[in-house]
Amino acid sequence: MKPSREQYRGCLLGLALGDALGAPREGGWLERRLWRWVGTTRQGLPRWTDDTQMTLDVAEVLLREGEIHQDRLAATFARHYHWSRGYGPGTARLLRRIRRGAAWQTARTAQFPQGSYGNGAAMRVAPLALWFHADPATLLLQTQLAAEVTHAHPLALEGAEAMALALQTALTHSEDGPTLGAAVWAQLQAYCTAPEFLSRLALAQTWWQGQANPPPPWVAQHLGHGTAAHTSVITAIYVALCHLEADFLDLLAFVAGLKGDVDTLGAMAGAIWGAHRGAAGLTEWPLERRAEVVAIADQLHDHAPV
Ligand code: R7I
Ligand code: MG
Ligand code: MG
Ligand code: MG
Repeated sequence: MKPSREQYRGCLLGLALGDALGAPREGGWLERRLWRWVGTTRQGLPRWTDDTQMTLDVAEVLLREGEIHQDRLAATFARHYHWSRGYGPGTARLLRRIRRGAAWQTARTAQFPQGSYGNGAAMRVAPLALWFHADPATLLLQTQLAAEVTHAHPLALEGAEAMALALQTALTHSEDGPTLGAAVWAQLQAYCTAPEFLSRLALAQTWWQGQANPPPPWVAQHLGHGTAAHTSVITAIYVALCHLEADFLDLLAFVAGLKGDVDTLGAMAGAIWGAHRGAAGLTEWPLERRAEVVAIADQLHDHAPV
């Protein structure tokens, strides 16, 4: 079934709000002080970070090309890069290199020889799931193409693929939370191959099935709360699945309690939450350029193939 317009809006708004509202809760005192300075717009609205910016970049390329065109994607990332949005250090350096004329194929391994295993590829897959929701095989291929422009490491690719599948399932299964959760776990168990993902998947699924509901610090310690794909993607999926029937505020509070990479955990969990629940529970929150995010969601909805 084609996901509703409300689900498209919910997915992108959940992502942007999880990012913008999570960012001020992140890091030590120095980061928090810096974010107090750059984290709100002149109108006093919460400002999003690289997570949302790169998501909108992926959407821009899909709307223009109909599929991932890697050179265009690299150029779009580089054009919209700004230091104040808190990009990961490897990605920041890579995008500055591309701006100076380097090819993404060589620049992406300058910082990390095998390519980055950061969660920067997973955090931006939502538009791909919205665009290719009807065709999981194409979704996975396009996810790889979009990821490898900046993240060549197999763990980063697997994290992006896992997020894409979780989002696709949340968009297309209209069942209740428990049924949707079971479908997501089954799909990830069948798809993931790296031990870094499989061990965390097994633990998260056990907690979820037994309704163990461990507190955020325990979840952070055992599933991870870092900026690596394998220490954040399963965590975010688990948190989203535990909060499908809860208020968005409860999800945000749980994510803040994880500490660590709060903006990205919030962005990934928020995207899944919104893909399932729609935008209705997200209207009260202030956000930078909210109307623009909604307009992009609507364009993805109106022009997605099938
Ligand atoms: O993946 P990336 O774009 O980062 C996204 C994160 C999100 O939390 C954003 O909100 C933003 O804050 O940053 O950026 P990268 O710098 O490529 O990867 C993120 C981190 O993963 C790096 O800073 C490293 O700590 C780690 N990392 C690696 N460490 C060692 N060896 C990634 N790849 C490697 C590696 O190969
Ligand atoms: Mg960020
Ligand atoms: Mg960060
Ligand atoms: Mg982050």
